[in-house]
Amino acid sequence: MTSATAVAGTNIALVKYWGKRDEVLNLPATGSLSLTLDRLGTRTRVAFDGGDGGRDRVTLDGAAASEKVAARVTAFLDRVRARAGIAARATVVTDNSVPTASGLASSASGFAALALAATGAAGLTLAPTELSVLARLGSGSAARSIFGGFVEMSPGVRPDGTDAAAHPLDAAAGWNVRLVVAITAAGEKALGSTAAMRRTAETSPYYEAWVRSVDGDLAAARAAVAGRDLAALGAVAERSAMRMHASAMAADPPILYWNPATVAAMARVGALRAEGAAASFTIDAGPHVKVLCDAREAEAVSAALAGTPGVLRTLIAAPGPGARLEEVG
Ligand code: 2P0
Repeated sequence: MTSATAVAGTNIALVKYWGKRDEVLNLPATGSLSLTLDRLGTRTRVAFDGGDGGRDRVTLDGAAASEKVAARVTAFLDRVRARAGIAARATVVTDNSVPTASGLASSASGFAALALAATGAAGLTLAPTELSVLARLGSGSAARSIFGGFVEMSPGVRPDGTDAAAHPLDAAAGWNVRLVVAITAAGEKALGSTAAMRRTAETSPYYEAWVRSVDGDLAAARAAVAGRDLAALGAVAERSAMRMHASAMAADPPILYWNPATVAAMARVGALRAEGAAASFTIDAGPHVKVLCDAREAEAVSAALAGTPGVLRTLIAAPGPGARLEEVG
């Protein structure tokens, strides 16, 4: 029996990914730019041990995974099995330090860890770019979690998706930023990203404008990262998030991920900035607010958000490393 365990950190996009050019190959319509985090992530062990009665056995956070999650994992493992020329079903044990399906991007660290553990267990050694392409087939945002720190995802141009991969922005290595997460609700989000992106692309009159806006934001974000200009990067992050959410809100039926605490936290960040803090928010497909700031200001930003009505708790994350193997057995 061959097994492998891998760990990956989640990532938060500062220039958002929202929409696909190909749903089957999971190809994004645009590029995106993100920060991989140190303390929110996934640890996954894969063993090609025959699984359970001809099926993959998938355990998520200590319990049997739902049919939906198990089917998504099996579809992903089928790609790895085909590539490695093996047929054995697997046992997959995965633990998140991120609340699953809460808008805290557990699919990003989840499929990055699964890609590395499954290929390791299957005896495949993939270059990081190939691993990023593979992780993307599981979840678009997972392609970015293969790498640490600031990362850019390229949408690629090839129909087969072999050039739709992420790469690290090494110029930013060691930049001492933090991401403060304000958790504003418990439980799972109402509508998953994949379905929400599809509805936005099919019905929102603002979707095309959103897609057209991304390249400009990417160029501005890339320059801000290279120049370590936190105010400039924060300005891009806020407008990218607002444009993404505006396109989703204009879908039919509308998609609104925010709650009153989301809006209160956004206003609090604006007030902090007016007081001189280099703090800017971003919001994903959920109600939580993530605030990019300087490491020296993180405690004060966290305290301000924790005192905002409706915010349940906050946590501070730092830039983290890319996905890594812990053991191959
Ligand atoms: C992002 N999000 O760039 C954007 C912003 C959420 C909001 O990537 O369908 O779970 O699996 O490729 O990666 C969440 O979408 O979607 C996401 P799929 P994924 O982080």
